[in-house]
Amino acid sequence: MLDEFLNSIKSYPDFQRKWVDDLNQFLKRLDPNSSIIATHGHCPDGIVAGSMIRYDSEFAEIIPIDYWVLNGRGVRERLEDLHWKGIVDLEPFNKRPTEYWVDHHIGVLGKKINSQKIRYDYNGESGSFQLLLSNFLRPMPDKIIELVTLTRITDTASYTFIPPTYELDEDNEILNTRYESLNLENKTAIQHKAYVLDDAVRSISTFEEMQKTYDGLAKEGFIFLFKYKQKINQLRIQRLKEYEIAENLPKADCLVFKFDDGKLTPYSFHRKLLNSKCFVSISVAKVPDGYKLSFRRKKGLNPEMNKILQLHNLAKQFNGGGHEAASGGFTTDFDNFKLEMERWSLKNNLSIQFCDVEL
Ligand SMILES: [Mn+2]
Repeated sequence: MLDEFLNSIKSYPDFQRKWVDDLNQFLKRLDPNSSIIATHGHCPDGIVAGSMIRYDSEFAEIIPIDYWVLNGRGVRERLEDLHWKGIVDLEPFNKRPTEYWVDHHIGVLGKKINSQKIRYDYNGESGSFQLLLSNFLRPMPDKIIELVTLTRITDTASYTFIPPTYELDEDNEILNTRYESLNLENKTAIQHKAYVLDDAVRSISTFEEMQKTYDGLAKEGFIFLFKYKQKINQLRIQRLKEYEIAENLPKADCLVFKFDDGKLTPYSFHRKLLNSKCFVSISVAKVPDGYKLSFRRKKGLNPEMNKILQLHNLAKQFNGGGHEAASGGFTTDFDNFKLEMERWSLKNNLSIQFCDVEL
């Protein structure tokens, strides 16, 4: 099914090829008459949506889809033809009508939607929050509502402090506080939990682990994430080293940092830079066939500044899209990207710096 794509990514890192290979096997074995539901792949929002879908139905076939896969050679042509029951936190890539479609990405605005039921709010927080509000699934228990509440922080990056570097343990009092309402009070504690979700999701590598995470979260809620404790702690040790590097970078309105994909965790690096070095932080991850770009804007800027910094429009120039404050793209030509970025910053009267980062 995805054989053409698999052939085209021979030079990709092992874990990515394994991911596509497993997905391919899964699709080949899939009963076309089962309830097939797509959710966003490696992101907390998509994974929590997956656990909601699992809670709703033991038999649903949940397919995590990442955009680098969907946009891969020949993939869309294969996936759009499936009989999707639902699509969540993803663009409406289906050809046949779905039962429901749920999303919150502004980049989708204006795209053709072919679905019986729709829940779309481009100002809305997280896809799983939209899924909860939609009532398309059966009522969710508190343990899942808590996870949804966390995605309202992870997905909008509305943290007030940068990703932590402390070691995780099950006895941590803050992490044992339960949030059984959609109320975001006690902001500090809930953010600590949101960071565990964020870090756990970054620790999932295989397709099988992803499926087990849907099951585990549906059954146990937040505490299931402690299964990833060791990996989360490794990630946090690495984060501490990355913060030291970030400290030594120059200040500018816009900072662009380039690195070999997999050698750095862009998400916390962005946060560290936006915290003390720049208004816009752009990561350029070198992959075998080009560069993955992600654009992040600082929180709490004045409205005029936000108007200038419409990052989804910037991302659109580089085969991408997303949100105003956070979006992603791709380019095969770094020099052209650099030139375009210099042009953009000059036009908007912003200073820009490019850095190579190596750990
Ligand atoms: Mn989302």
